[in-house]
Amino acid sequence: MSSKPNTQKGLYLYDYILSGNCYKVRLFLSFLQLDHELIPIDFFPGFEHKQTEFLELNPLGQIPVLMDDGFVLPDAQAILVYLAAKYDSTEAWYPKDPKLQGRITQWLAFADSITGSCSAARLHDKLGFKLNIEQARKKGHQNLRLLDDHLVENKIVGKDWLVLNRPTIADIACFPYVALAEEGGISLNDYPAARSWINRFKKLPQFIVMPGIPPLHGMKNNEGKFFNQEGLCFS
Ligand SMILES: N[C@@H](CCC(=O)N[C@@H](CS)C(=O)NCC(=O)O)C(=O)O
Repeated sequence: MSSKPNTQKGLYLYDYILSGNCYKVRLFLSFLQLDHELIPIDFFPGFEHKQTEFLELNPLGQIPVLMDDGFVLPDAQAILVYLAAKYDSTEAWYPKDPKLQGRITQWLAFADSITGSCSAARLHDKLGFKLNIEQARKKGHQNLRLLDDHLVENKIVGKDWLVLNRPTIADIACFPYVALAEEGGISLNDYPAARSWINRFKKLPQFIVMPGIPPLHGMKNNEGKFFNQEGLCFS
């Protein structure tokens, strides 16, 4: 690997810029304002994640992998839980409440289903991966329907996010491949609640972008409130 850390100290993320699973970790590191170093992995066309040196870190041959003072942890969802438990003293992102943790974990598992559908379709369209594209898009639409319906139901009871009226790691886990769905030929036209949720994300302090997930297009008024093209205010 190009830049393996030569010290055990510090926080490192084995990363690929176009990966939504890596991006969800980069995003959370930014929200938590944690100093870290990115170690770029040549996912494509190099397939560095399938080479011996990387397989020693994650035998599944998948990115992202986090290294924290020598503690190695693969899997984006596991990493979100770990970072929240270790570094979020406010407990805002992963509250210490059994029911809430159960709910959040439900969405963390669902995020892997989004990876298996929306992300798979994107890998097919963007990088030419061979897979059943119709099946990936169909499953992607099923996942988006479920997520959009859930956001609509939550809105009725005053919640703007998947679990609470503030974002948790459940939202971070699901966000990237929903926001990138159209890169896999999965239109977001039928999912207005998901589109609003994406816009809400883009207004969070310390939000960062990735290729395919641009900043919110809108205008701020004198009070710093956002307006979109329909003139709706997102405060
Ligand atoms: N459950 C894992 C899935 C990670 C994953 O699928 N990563 C992709 C890149 S975004 C990968 O490494 N794919 C290679 C493979 O599955 O062989 C996570 O959430 O981190």
